[in-house]
Formats: sequence, C-alpha cells, structure tokens
Amino acid sequence: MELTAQQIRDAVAGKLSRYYGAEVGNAVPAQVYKAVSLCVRDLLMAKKQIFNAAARKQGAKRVYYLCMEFLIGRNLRNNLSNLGLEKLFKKALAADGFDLAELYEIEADPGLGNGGLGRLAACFMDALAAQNYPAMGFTLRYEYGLFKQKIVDGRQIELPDEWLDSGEAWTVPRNDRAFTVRFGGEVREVWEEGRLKIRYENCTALEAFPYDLMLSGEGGDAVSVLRLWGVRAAAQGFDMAYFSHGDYAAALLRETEAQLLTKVLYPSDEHEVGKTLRISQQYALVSASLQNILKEHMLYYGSIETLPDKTAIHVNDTHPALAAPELMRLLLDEHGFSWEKAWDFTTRILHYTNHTVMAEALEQWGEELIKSRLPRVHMILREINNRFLKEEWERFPGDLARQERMSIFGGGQVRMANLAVIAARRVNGVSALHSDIIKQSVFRDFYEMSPDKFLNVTNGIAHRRWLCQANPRLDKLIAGLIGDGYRRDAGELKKLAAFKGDKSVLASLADIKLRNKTDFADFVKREQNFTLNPEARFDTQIKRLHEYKRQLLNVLKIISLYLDLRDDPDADVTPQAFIFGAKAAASYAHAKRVIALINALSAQIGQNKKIKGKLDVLFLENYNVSRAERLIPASEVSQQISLAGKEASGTSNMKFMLNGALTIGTLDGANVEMREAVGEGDIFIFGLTARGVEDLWRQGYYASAYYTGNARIRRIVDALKTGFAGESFADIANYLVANQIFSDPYMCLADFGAYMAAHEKLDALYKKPGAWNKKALLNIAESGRFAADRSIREYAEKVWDLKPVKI
Ligand code: 26Q
Repeated sequence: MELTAQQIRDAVAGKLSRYYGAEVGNAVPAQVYKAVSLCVRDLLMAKKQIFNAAARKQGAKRVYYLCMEFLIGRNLRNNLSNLGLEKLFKKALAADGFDLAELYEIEADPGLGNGGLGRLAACFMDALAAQNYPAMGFTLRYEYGLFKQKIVDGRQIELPDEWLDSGEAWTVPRNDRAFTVRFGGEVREVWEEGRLKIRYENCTALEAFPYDLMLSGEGGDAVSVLRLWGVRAAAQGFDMAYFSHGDYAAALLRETEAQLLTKVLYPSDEHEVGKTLRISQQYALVSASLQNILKEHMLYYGSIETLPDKTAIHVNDTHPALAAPELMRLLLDEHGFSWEKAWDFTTRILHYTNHTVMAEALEQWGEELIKSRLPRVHMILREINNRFLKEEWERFPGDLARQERMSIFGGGQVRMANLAVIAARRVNGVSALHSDIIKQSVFRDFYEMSPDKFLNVTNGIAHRRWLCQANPRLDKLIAGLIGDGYRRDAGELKKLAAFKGDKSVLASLADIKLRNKTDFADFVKREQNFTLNPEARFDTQIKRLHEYKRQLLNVLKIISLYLDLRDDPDADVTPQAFIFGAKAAASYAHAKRVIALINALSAQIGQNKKIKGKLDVLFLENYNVSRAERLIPASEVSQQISLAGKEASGTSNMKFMLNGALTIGTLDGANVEMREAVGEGDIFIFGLTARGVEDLWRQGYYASAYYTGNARIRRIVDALKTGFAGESFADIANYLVANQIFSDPYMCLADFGAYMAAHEKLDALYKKPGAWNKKALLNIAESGRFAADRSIREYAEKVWDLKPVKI
C-alpha cells in the first residue's frame, strides 16, 4: 500500500507523543528529528522482515562482513532517498511547519570509522542491499567513535565524539541476544563422556549484546543489518559477594572494565594496556559475531553440516583475523568436530581483504599477550601453525627461511596477516596494482604456494550516495540528459560522453560547480568563520593524515606558489584555494606537525589580502562523511599524490571523478585504473612509478642532493625554517633534507619537480573552460566502473559465491 503524507504526519505525531510527551505544535527540532528517524526505522524493519523471510525460504547463502570500522555517515537522508520517500516526507513535514533539510543537519555523523577502510565497508553494505544480496555487518558500538577533531591555535586536539544522542534513534538494542566472551584464566582439557572437553577456569566473562542498525540500498528489496556489539560484565558480574562485604569498588570494577572495551575505536597501542584493550576489542567482535552466526544457522537449518554452503565470512583487513582460531574453537569445542573437519569448514568459510602494504600496519601482537589473554585461542593458533608448516615443508622441503617467513609466529609475535592468508579461501587486494604488489611482496611465499587463492577486486563507491544525494544539481542535469538508469546501473553514465561537444551542457556543468562552491564557501564561513572565494579554483586533498599520502608534497607546492606571489603580488594568476581535510592519529607527532604547518600557512596568507585573493589555504576542521558530501561536489581538482606503491586503492579519487573533478596524481592504487578509463589526456599523472620508487630506494635516496641541486626546492625548504605566522618549521625542513641517505622515506623531493610540472599543465588547462569542462564530463562518464555495485558483484561471484535473492 502506498504511504500517504497524512500517514507520515500521524506516525511522527505518534512518536512525539509516545517517546517525548510532545506535540507537533511544541516539539523542538531535535525531538522531531528523532521521531522522524524512528518512523523511518519502522519502515526499514518491515522491509527487512519481508526480505529475510524470502531469503530464508530460499535457503540463500549469506555474507557476514567483519570489520572494526563502518563509516556509515548520516542515516536519515540516505534512508529516505533509498526508500524513494524524500519528497513525500518533505511535504508531510512541511505541512506541520518542519523543514526536512534542517532535520538532516541535526544528525551527528556516527563516528564508527577512521578512513577508507571503514567507508568502503559502508559503501559495500549499500551495494549489497541495493542488489538483493543477503548480508550482515558486524562491528563494535564505540561510544565515542574515533575522536572529534578541534583545531586550537593551528593544532589538532582530540575530543570525544558524542554521536549517540542523535545516532541512537537508528539502533535497536537486542538485549535478548547476548553472547559470552571469555578472557584470561586457564584452560583445562578433561575427558568426559568419552571425548575431550575444554574447561575454563578463573577467566573473566563478558557479555556482548547487539544493537542493530539497518542499512538500506536504493531500488533493492534487501535491508542489511549492521550489528554493533555493546559489551558489559556477564550477568553474574555484578558481584553480590563483593557488595555484601562492602567492597563496592571491586563490585563496580568489573563492570567498568567491561565497558572500556567499547569506548573508542583504535585506542592507542603505544603501551601494554592499550595493546591488551585492542586485542580484547578484536576478540570480542570476532567471538560474539561467530557465536551469533553459528547459533542462527542452527536455528534455521537445524544442523551445522550445511554451514559452509550457507555462510561466507569476510575478514576485512587483519583486525578480525582471530575469526580463524575462534571458528575452529567453536567447531571443535562446542560442536565436537575433528580437527580436519573443522579446518575444512573454516577454510571454506573465511575470506580476507588486504588494505595496505605499509609495514607498520601489518598487525603483530605479542605472543605472550595472546597466550595470557586468550589461552584457548593461543593453543589453536599453535596447532594451525604446526600443521600449516608441515604441509608447507612438503611443498618446499628444506627451505627454512621460507618456513620462518610464512609462520604465524616469529620473533615472539603473532603475525595476523599470515594467519589471515593461511585461513582464507580467497585473498584479495583492492586495486589492480595493489593486488599485484601483494603477490610480489608481502604475500609472495603464499602466492607461490597457492596462486589460485589470490585475486583482485578493485574498490568501488556508493554512487547514489556520492552523486545522487550529495550533488543533487548534477544528478538532475545527468538525469535530464541520459535518463535515470544510471542510478541502478552506473555503467550508463557512459552515455554522457555523447555530450562532450555540447557547449550548453558544459556550461551547465560549470554553473553547477560554481553553485556547489558557493554553498561550500557559505558552509565554512558559518562553521569556521573562514572566507573562501567561490571564484577560486577549489583544489582538494582529503584523507587520513599520513606521510605516505604526502600532504606535505602538496604543501611544498603551495609554499612555492606563495613565495612567487610574495615576490610579485600583482602577477596575473588564476585564483586558487587549496583545501585540506584530515585527522592525524592522536600519537602521530609528525602528522600533527603537518596540520600545524597547513594552518600556519593559511594564517600567514590570511594576513595579506592581496595574496589571499589569489592563493588561499583552508584546513577543514573535523573532516568526516557529511563534510566530504559537501566538499567533493564543490571541488575541481582532486589530489591523489601518494608515493607510488603505497596507496592500496584510494576511494575519494573515485568520488571526485564521479563529481567532475580532475585528478592530479601518481600512478598508485586505483589512479592507474582511472587513467585506463579516461585515457592519459584526461588525468594529470606525474612522478615515479612503483617500480621507479623501488629502484630509487635501492640506489639510495639522497634528499640533500635535491636541496643543493634545485634552487626552487632550496627556497621552499629555507622558507620552512624561517616559518609561517611566527612559527618555524625547521623540524619539517630537516625531515625533508636531513643529510642522511634515507631521510624522508616517502621521497617528496624526488617527485617535486614532476608535480610542479603537472600542476602547471593543469593550471594552463583551467584557463580554457571549454576544454576543462569537457574533461570533467568525460571523467564523470567513465566513472561508472568504480561503483560499489560492480565491486560487490565481483565479490559475490569470485569470492563469496553468493547469489542475489529474488522476491
Ligand atoms: C594497524 C596496526 C594495529 C592496529 C590497527 C591498524 C590499522 C588500523 C586501520 C591498520 C590500517 C587501518 C586502516 C586502513 C585503511 O583505511 N586503508 C585504506 O583502505 C581503503 C579501502 O580499501 C583504500 O582505498 C586505501 O588505499 C587504504 O589506505
């Protein structure tokens, strides 16, 4: 039955009265936002039930996506848009004097992620739902998310990110579905009823209980559930004995310790307690999720035997890699499986994606920590490793060095990546280049042992969210030109190429960009009291702050442009604004210095009106999904300048392309495939290739030679020493050119010349709006292959062996 505006008004009024004792006439906007969200949640719940019933009836296989992060962004607009109900809700609410767009702004971004890995997980949930694949995500319910970034005196301060006040409306607590997760203590093996049983003694029992958040996708029948685990002390936890003795502190301690687990995402692991907390988070996620998956399977199918046919589990990066020993534990200890049969099941069910080749991100945990915190898991890990190495020895007899490299244990550490590869049925990288690199480097030995295990699935983005919702003006233009078929099939964007010579279409494209820029300039004025000239070229770099991503290279270029303008303030240049958005990990000192540098440069430019009119720098505070949704449609240049070989894929590069920005970038990650898609002429590629980087690395990278040999570099580095807005950045100057062989490991200076040259080409093209807009249009036209819908179809076919459910 069609929903009517009156029904919506009644439903909202009902929620207001029931939950807030308020009436439409006197409710405050925050109450209305929550009431509307609860109504939408009800609609999703109904839709989910229908889909799940059908999926179950068909005995459909389901994928479970385990991930420490899900950067889902705001829910209200996304769900209304996906359900096709935005217009109707707008009308219904307007009739009661409420502005839907204003309600959208009340919702805080759920802070459940950090960067690309988490956003990818969210884009994938969208594509799974939109294409009727049965799926469920699992993560933790972080009370304070990653952190909220505040800039004070140019420096990053981390504050708790309180998202639950508005976010809670979207989650349904399921107190009835708790699972026990055990830590520490001792494991005893006892013979009982003719078989080996495992007993746990003196362990700490926690209880994980779900909060369900429903995720929709446009046009599909499916609604996926993202299950967020909360953690509390197990039921017997509130210790009456302590309480009776008057030891109230001890009685509360266990509860407090349990709650610590879900306070924040990625707590610092610089100290031992931090490491313990992280591994506990990972294990809680894995253990609760697997118990949940097995229990539901038993409920629907009545037998564990069909588990591998009905279940694909995705281990997203190594953080949930303990899924391997935990699944073994459940099958061995709870279901009485033999080792061989349990291992057969495990290696048919688990799949693993690698998202980085950075050595410091390849997780290792001290073996002693695992042994004391997770004694049974440790025993199983040892056995997995022994059996694996034995098999490996038969393949490559006598190769001791290889054994050592492939072992899960080494140097007193547990290597999570080796574990993940050993246990997974499929292992994939996230772009063509990255998938090649992992086969040749970090996983070379494993690839030689089982080449068929490895494949590539290039990342993709939720194009409906990043185009149709985030850029409604462009969405309207495109739909007017080629119809709205691209909403379901992003490949149809190709039809836009036919308009590459159409002056009026190109002019509309430019006009839309200008209007989006104006909106964004208004936004930063409101939010940060920063004046941004919408007529300037918006040139954007948004991503986690990391040396390998080379925000610093971008800054060096800006300093060079600044010094030129200081020499000649009347130079006739195209005004340009460089925009950065980035959070630095709280303990990453160098990254924080780069943020300080960007802000100092911005402040120094702000002191000179004439220069600010031509060259501006904005550091956008607290970069997150909803800020990306405003900034990407307003950007004309996309900076993707990582040192080649280091960025696994990148996904903002795809979002910019979809919104008609031109890319300046290295041949890294998915940039390589973007160049293939548009052709060399429509993307600004520069710098060392991944191979070139390796060669230079082998020869030795002498940064100081660039300093002595290049006057422009010398000037920039010296300017860093003098500093900006009264602060010296001699430390960064030193980092760049320190007179050692390998100073800056990301070789900014080696790519600087090529970067400047590419920038100058870009600058020249921008002076010809017709040619620029044509390239922008062709970029949009070729961006369809980077839709998450395509990635998910590839995962379904090549990784999970999953079929869509027909309703
Ligand atoms: C490392 C050590 C110990 C504990 C945690 C970690 C850790 C945490 C987060 C390691 C890595 C991450 C996040 C990685 C990430 O976001 N990678 C990005 O994934 C995107 C989706 O595939 C890619 O597009 C990006 O290129 C990649 O950087």
